[in-house]
Amino acid sequence: MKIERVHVNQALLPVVGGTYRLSQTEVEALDSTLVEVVTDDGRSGWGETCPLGPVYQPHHALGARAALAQIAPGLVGTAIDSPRALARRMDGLLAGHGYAKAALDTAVLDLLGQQLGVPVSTLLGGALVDRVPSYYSVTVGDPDTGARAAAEKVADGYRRIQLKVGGRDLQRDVETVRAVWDAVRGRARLAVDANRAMTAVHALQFDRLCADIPFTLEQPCATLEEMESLRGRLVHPVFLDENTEDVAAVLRAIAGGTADGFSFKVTRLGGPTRAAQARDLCALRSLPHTVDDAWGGDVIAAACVHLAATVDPRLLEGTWIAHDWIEGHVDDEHPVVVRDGHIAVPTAPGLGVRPDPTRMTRIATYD
Ligand code: 0XW
Ligand code: MG
Repeated sequence: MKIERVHVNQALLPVVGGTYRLSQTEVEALDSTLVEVVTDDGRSGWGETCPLGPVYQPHHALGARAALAQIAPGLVGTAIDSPRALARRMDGLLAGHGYAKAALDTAVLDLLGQQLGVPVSTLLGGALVDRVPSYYSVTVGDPDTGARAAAEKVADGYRRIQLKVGGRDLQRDVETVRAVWDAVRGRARLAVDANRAMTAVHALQFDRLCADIPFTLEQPCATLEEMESLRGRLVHPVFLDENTEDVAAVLRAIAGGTADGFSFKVTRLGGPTRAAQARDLCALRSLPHTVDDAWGGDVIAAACVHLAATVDPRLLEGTWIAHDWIEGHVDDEHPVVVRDGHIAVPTAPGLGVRPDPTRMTRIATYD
């Protein structure tokens, strides 16, 4: 099976409800990049990468497409034997830019799955479950609105709520955490995510002011060094998200005891193949983690769910997909959706999602 051409497509994903608000950024529409890798035997494999705007992490949509323009011409005519061979070839064409390579890694897994007649979860080590838990993310807002949203979502079946905090008066965040916890206590677990907005001092104060509430504290500070400075000083378990820029950063954090768990983004780690390495490192130390992405449609969602299904269920915190925040699907027959707080693992060969190219705009073809 040889790569004959690579199409790069764009889909604009408006946020349902208008705005998705985090501590340091808010977004109204996300610019997603979908790649279709076409082979000489007539198959199509799909991948997607969708940064959460340009400042959530050092990724942006135009950067992803520039990286793909650099890589894709060098893949035309290449035989696709394995994701590892693809990774080697891509690294020979462009250093870094794992979040763009992630789309091609996903597309090649989709192709290999179709060729072998197995779902992508099998290629990633084998599914242990037929559905994975999801979680709901409550955006930065006032205590009543946050509590109402959290209670509604727990009634819908979610068993984990992530509350966004940060970028404002600490006391307001403390009030919101209390209100949300009162609304879900005993029915759901709570994660509190500051998305890098706190100083180490704020994180220490916030931790003490909420010492009686059992949540995990996600990425309070910006840098790994600041996070390391908190080690042993917090009541709450700490999760790293944005700092896990690649698998090497995950290894460093585990070895240094910097985190009690992780909120992984599959594209940030370089795609499902590399994210599976992070999964295995966590398993060696029984560290819990999510398998998410920052945003995206059915293709990213399917990639996350296939990988999440291979994680020891004891360690899987959940899989966040943008389902609640976007309208419409690229595949009406096999949409990836949250039902009763869970997402079914696709069983068809490959990703199990067949995107309709008319749902997106073609930006470039490399052949
Ligand atoms: C909740 N998420 C998975 C969705 C948004 O992209 C932010 C992200 C996070 O945990 O930071
Ligand atoms: Mg996070």
